This record gives sequence, structure tokens and C-alpha cells, in this order.
Amino acid sequence: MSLQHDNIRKEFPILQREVNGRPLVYLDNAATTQKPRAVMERLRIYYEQENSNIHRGAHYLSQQATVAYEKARETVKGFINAGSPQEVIFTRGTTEAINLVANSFCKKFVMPGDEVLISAMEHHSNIVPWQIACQEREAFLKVIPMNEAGELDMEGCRDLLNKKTKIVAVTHVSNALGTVNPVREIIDLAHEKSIPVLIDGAQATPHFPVDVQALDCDFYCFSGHKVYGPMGVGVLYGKEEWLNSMPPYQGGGEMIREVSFSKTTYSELPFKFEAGTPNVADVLGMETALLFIKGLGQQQIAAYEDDLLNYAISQLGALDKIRFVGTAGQRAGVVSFVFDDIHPYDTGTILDKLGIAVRTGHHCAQPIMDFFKIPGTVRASLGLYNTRQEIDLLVHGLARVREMFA
Ligand code: 7TS
Repeated sequence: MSLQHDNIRKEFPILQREVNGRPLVYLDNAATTQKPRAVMERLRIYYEQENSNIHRGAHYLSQQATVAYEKARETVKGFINAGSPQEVIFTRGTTEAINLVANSFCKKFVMPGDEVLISAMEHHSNIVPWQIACQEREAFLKVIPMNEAGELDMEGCRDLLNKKTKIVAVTHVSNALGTVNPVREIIDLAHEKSIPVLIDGAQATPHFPVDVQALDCDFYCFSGHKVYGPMGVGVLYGKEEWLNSMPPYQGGGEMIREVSFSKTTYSELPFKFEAGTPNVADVLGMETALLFIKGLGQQQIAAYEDDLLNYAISQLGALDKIRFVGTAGQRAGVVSFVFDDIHPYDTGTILDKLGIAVRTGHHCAQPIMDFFKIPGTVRASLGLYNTRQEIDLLVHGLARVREMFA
């Protein structure tokens, strides 16, 4: 593989630390990724040299910070191939991006009796905001079913799309199963009926390049902290015609043109959706992270991680009594499993003693666990810095778990 691991791992200081007396094996990248030096350095420089509020000051620092912030928007535009920077809204993360659309879009376009279509494998972030909006609008939440492999039922999807469907919201990659969904196909089906589609890209953007124009999605969301950037920042991409037709999500400074007590007019895009002082430092940190992964090569990262995931699946598959949860043909970044005789929590606790960080539980996707009739899974999720040696350590750790419970 073409990623230079010795060099790459040196860029992530936390990977050099020990946990419980062992070298850290970090396999919880779907929850959050570790940060390269360049990202932390960007935050330091911002606060040491550039800190200022943007879009308002006439002074030098404010102008410099404003230019840097708007340049970061251009970088994000390039990263996802948006049509224009106006289509890039900075948010707190994927969760806030989805809440923005669920709130604003539904207020305008969803009427009593209408339907919102999601899928059976959504993170709670792509369920609850739509549930709240549907309750408010007296609309119905419909769910695209999935099969035992954790693949969406495309016939079911086709059947559920109808005149009452006002928006479709599906995840690009499942955080609990690793399934890569055929989002382009879903978007085409929905567009045949003029229904817009939101894609939750939180687990896609870390693993492979995304082109929103090629997908032709109407909205796309992702989080900075899952693409090696800081926490507390993320992106909503939206097609200009939709964003222009939607009402503001929050009111406040930045998002207005003129305010009087009788009437307020709003700013143009993207500012209409960025009320208040934005998270400038972390936007710049996220920009650095995106440039970092572009610098390594997103295709190279995808190929490397694909190989590593297949290696993990084949090595783990040799363990006694292991059952994979999610065996879709197309997967990225995540391998989820259970031992039928050992609670995931116990497995996770023992791995932690060995310095191995995985996540156990329902992964904020309880309906998936209900579907498989399990309390949760053990999930190993990969990042660009993980290695085959770390997979071997995971497998050894799990063999220890089996011995202890024998
Ligand atoms: N959508 C998906 C598919 C996710 O995996 C997550 C977070 C979110 C939305 C929410 O992202 P946030 O950055 O706004 O919190 N997923 C996980 C996870 O798998 N473990 O911890 C968080």
C-alpha cells in the first residue's frame, strides 16, 4: 500500500502514548478520529496570531480572520465539489446540519399527512430530528427496510417513494454496520419524483472522496472531528435553490441584513444559516485536516483502508463463536461483531485493559440492534493510520477474551 505509515503515525502525537501500560491501539475512529500535528498547530496559530471576530471589524485582525474563514469555505467547496461556496454552511457538526434541514425544510415544505423517508440503518442523529419535525408538522416518518446482511431493500425504497414523500434522508455509510449505501441510485429514484435527498456523510467523508455534484444530492452533511479535524465543527452542503427557499434555522447576528422591531430581512447565503459568532478556529482546523487528507490522497486512503478492512474481516473470522453484524457487499471503515456467549461490554473492557480502544454498545443506532435482536456489538473502526499489526493485536486481545470466558 502506498501510505507511508511510519511517517503518517508520527504526525499523530496521541498514537505514541500508552494506555494501561500498553501502546495505544486506537480503533474507535467512527466515534472520532485523532488529530494530526498540523491541525493542532493551526488552532494554536489562530489563537496566538489571528484571533478576532469575523465579518464585522474594520480592523486588520478581523479582516485577516474573515479572509481565512472564507478561504476555508472555498476549501470545503473543493473537498466535496460543491457548485459554489454559498452552498457550504458551517455548523457544529453532522447533528446540527441535519437538525437545520429537518427544522427549516420541514417548516416550509412538509404539510399534515406528508411523509419523510429515512432508512432502517440511521444513526439517531438522522432519526430524531425528522421525528420531531414530523410530530410538529403532523407528518409521517417512513423507513426503508434492510436485509440480514445490513443492505437496504431497494425495491422497498422504490415502493415507499410516493406523492406524499417530501424528503429522503439516508446515511452514506452506516456507523454500526459499515454498509456503503447505493446513494446515487436512491437519489435517482427520488429525483424521478422530484423529491430532494439529504445524505448523512459523517462516516463516508473520512474514508473516500465524495462529489456532491456527481451524486446530485440536495443536501450533504459531515463532521470535522471524524475527518481528522477538531470537534464542534461540521458542514451542511445544500443546493442553492433549496437553501434559498428555506427559512432561517436560528436568528441572531450575522444572518440579518436589516433589523427593526417591526421587521427583519435576512442575509444572503451562506450567512442566512450562520447565526452568531461562528467557530472560526475550528473551521480553520477542519480546513487543515481536509488539506491533510487530500495531501495523502483520498483514493490512496480508500484503497489502503479497504485492504485493511478485508484483512480485519478475514483475521477476525477465524475466531471461535464470532458473528459479524453487517455483512454487506460494500463496506467501509467499520467491522461490527458479537460473541454469542460474551456480552460486548465485557469484551470491550478486557480489550481496554490491553490498550485497545473499540466501541461497544448500540452506537447510537438502537433500531439496528433491535433489528438484529442484540443489545449491542463490538465495533472496530479504522482510520488511515491503523496498521495490520494493530489488527493482529486486536485479534490476540479477542483470543484472550475467549480464553477468559472459556
Ligand atoms: N451520522 C452518523 C452516520 C454518525 O456516525 C454520527 C456519529 C453522526 C451522524 C453524528 O455526528 P456528530 O459529529 O454530529 O456527533 N457517530 C458516532 C459513532 O458512531 N460513535 O460515536 C459517534
